[in-house]
Amino acid sequence: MALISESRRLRRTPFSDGVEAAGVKAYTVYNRMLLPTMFRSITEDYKHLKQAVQVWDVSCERQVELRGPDAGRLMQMLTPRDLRRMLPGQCYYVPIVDETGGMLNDPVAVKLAEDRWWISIADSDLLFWVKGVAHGYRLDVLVTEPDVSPLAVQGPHAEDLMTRVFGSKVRDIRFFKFDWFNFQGRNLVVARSGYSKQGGFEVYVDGSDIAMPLWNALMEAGKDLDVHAGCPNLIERIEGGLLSYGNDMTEANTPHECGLGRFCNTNTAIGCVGRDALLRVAKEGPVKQIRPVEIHGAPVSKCDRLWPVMDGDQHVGDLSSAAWSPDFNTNVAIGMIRMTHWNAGTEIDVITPEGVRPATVFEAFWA
Ligand code: THG
Repeated sequence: MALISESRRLRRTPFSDGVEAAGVKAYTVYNRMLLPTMFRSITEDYKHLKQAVQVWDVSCERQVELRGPDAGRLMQMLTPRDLRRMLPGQCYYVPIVDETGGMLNDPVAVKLAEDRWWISIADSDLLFWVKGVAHGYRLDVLVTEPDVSPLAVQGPHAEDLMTRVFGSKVRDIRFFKFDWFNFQGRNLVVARSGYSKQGGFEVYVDGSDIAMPLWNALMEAGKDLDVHAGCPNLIERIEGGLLSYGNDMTEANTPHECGLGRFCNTNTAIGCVGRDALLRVAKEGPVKQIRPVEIHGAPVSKCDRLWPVMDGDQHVGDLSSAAWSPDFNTNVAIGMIRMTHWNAGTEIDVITPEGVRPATVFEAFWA
């Protein structure tokens, strides 16, 4: 592919100078912002992520801030996950659905206070939908995109590195919880979360001016831990079954089709705008669903479009993400597979750009 031209519409991040100094080799565009996808190679990045610690510029996970007396009510209107027992200090992975039950985003909701939330969004213009709902229902809430840029620290040595910069209290943060930590006089949200299965943290860097100071502090403190700039890794996230909005699912899919039924409590999520639609589809059950798929044979090429899944001349699904896994010595993939073929062990054929490949529906994601 040719290069992509830079302009005001394609936003740099407060860490871009550090990312470039670290030798970023490829970017994607996410929420109209740069997101690194490769530093050394996808495979080298993968191996390093699993054995050391990386610092990721995930600024593109923009925040939609809800502030005001109706913030909690608005948040519940957006998602079928029941938020009534959620406390400040907690993060929830929440499907966001429209009035048809279609997935608009799959963000992490961060409850800062009863009247203040961040929605840490995947790649879709959720701000417009949230502003529309708030305005349409005349809610007493401000909806903005603040100058907050997440920085993820991921990998087996993430806790050691974070302790050196933020103190040993980071060890007490439990999964999908957060606490407030001082960095150069600023109070920052630090959560135990992140888009990998290797463990780690996300710092919600509030104020672009402290972004490079924090980046540099982490790089300096982690020298002997072999810290390196990294990014969400294609192979690792497929192994772990972490879904990519816009790739693995879109507005055309319900949370149940995405395998996100465990994050829906549609019966009790009173106020969710997609509730009636979802109650209907949940009763019937989905007729297609996300599945892990193993593609046999040599490493596959990049998956930049849907790859049809066939049983003879019958189209029974599509793969949306695929990569060669060095650790499992096979191609790992994510697909949306019709009910007739979604049982583990089902043999299927995948039409890749390089030809038809035998594949098997897998029992569970690899990691
Ligand atoms: N962190 C933050 N914001 C984000 C992402 C993130 N915004 C964009 C994107 N990632 C949103 N999508 C996901 C997908 C999966 C997870 C988080 C965000 C995730 N899932 C875990 C899992 O499936 O194993 C745990 C979910 C749970 O048990 O609650 O972490 O990564 N800030």
